[in-house]
Amino acid sequence: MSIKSRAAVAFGPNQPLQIVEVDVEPPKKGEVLVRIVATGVCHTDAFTLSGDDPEGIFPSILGHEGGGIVEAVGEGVTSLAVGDHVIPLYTAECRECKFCKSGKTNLCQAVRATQGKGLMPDGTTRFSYQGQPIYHYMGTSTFSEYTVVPEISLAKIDKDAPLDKVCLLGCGVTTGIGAVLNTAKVEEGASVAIFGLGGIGLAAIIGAKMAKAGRIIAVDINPAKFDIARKLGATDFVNPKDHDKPIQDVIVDLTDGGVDYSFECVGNVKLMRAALECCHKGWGESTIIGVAGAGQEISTRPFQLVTGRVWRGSAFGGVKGRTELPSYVQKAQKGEIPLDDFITHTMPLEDINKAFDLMHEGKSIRTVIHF
Ligand code: NAD
Ligand code: DAO
Ligand code: ZN
Ligand code: ZN
Repeated sequence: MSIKSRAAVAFGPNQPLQIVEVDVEPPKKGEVLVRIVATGVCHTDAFTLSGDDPEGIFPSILGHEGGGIVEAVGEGVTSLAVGDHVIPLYTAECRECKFCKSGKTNLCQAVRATQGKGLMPDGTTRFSYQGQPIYHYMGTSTFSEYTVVPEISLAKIDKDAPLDKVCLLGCGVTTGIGAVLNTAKVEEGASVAIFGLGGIGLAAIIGAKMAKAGRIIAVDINPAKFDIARKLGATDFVNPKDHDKPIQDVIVDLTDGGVDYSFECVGNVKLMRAALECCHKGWGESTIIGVAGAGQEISTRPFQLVTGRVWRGSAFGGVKGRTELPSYVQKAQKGEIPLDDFITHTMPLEDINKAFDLMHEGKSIRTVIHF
């Protein structure tokens, strides 16, 4: 029997989300019904809603930064039980596919094909509204009171952890920290430049602090972000709008030839180039985290790479969710990841469109939605 669930539905690109009561079917084999307690709103939700996401499907239930409690399990589910606290994962971890077994990537492909089509692994959706299908999003759809998620896309976490805070570990905070520690592997004393001080960039600053980086240069066109960046550990602040010359030249001058590591946390292809080109000749490494619009391409002179700079990318901070996310939750519990600093706003699901407005206006880091 299906159940009713309040949900914020994206009926079409560039339209406000509509709060409606959707029908949610029970979990099938290998699936889990989760009651979402809280969810963050990430720039990627806004990106998909804008229509720029080539994988964006409508009508759908967005949201991928949630925390919840297992309400029911489908046939064959063994790793989770009713009452377990979980964080849904947009990057599954099956532990069996070629990718999981490689030891080289967190990009499990077990449910990738159907997830990209807004469907559960059996090729159908669990959501409907007035008899019409509503599609899943990133395998998580956390903007719904109840969602159905594959077992392999759920990290079981400590029941003592506050879901309305650790939900942020479902995307932004883990992505930023993981990109620094797992992808770039920043070393003690290294110089780091972080482009974009939203949830991702600020988390990258925390990662850089954890790695005991030396200089941490925070770059943003919104100077209102510099205070929080300083609090989290940034040592230098650069607003590209204050300079006439290219921002990569400003950073190269500041750092005697360039930084050891840079991170693009915006999704702007011109900034990705600047982030690469502000890296030190011979060894500087730049990690792309931001997601650019459909069809956009990056460019640089190949000589930048010939002369030793490295360009790489990171998804969910290279973190294997089921195995590694519980330890991020424990770090947050111990105060090593200051989640409170990210939560600038909280509001009920009914106000979720305000969370998007605040993000677009540059007034929020993260809004946490409660149900
Ligand atoms: P956000 O909108 O909260 O923050 C973006 C920040 O970039 C803002 O502070 C803004 O002022 C700044 N900015 C914009 N243009 C700039 C420019 N030209 N120069 C310097 N700063 C500029 O976004 P967020 O939630 O932190 O997400 C950042 C990016 O990361 C997005 O593209 C998102 O889709 C992507 N993302 C990637 C992953 C991944 O796994 N790779 C995960 C989550 C989010
Ligand atoms: O396995 O092909 C794949 C894609 C995995 C998804 C990686 C998504 C990372 C960037 C999207 C932003 C997440 C909020
Ligand atoms: Zn996200
Ligand atoms: Zn796998």
